[in-house]
Amino acid sequence: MLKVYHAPNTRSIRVLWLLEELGVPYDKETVEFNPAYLQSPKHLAIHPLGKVPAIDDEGLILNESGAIVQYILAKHAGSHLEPKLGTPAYGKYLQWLHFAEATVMPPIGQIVQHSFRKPKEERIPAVVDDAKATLAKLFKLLDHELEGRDYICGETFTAADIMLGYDLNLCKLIQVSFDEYPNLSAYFERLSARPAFKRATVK
Ligand SMILES: N[C@@H](CCC(=O)N[C@@H](CS)C(=O)NCC(=O)O)C(=O)O
Repeated sequence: MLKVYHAPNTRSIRVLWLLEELGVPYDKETVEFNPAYLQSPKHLAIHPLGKVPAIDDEGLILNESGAIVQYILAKHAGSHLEPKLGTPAYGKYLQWLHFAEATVMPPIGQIVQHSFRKPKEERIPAVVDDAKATLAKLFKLLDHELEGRDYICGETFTAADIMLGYDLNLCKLIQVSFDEYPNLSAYFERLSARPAFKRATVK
């Protein structure tokens, strides 16, 4: 059975959420989210950078949450969670799916590092300020995109919403507010009300 290496509040939520939406059974191995464990030979054999998520699918080990999402969807081709392959709608969908990790996560990561994870003496407040300014631009763009639509690709929930929904969930956890963006706030309310999201975010 597909095994997912998970740590609470991390990007492995994307993988669990997708599997829950698809109704695909999986084994969840919750790992200790600290350097000693993540950099142990046992975990480095699963993720060479000592991170999560990772999956083990009958001996195929994969990391990178977006790639894992695309791999699982490809194994369940024709799933209701992505537009038909090769269509213009599929192109837009891929754009948002990658936007979530490649464009939105870097400033969130900087805030996490410079507000919580680095030792106090290494934290740089200006990095946090810059990252918040970048995020404000991204929130504005997303808010505009979500005007008059329920999901980032239109009226249908897709895996791009799972990728982005994780970003917004992390913003909530680290108290980076997007309350002043009404479409984005309503979007997150919609996503976080899904039973599959709730199951994926149980610790
Ligand atoms: N781009 C990678 C990023 C993976 C990543 O940075 N994971 C974080 C948790 S969300 C992690 O394991 N950090 C531990 C560390 O860097 O020590 C992905 O999407 O899977």
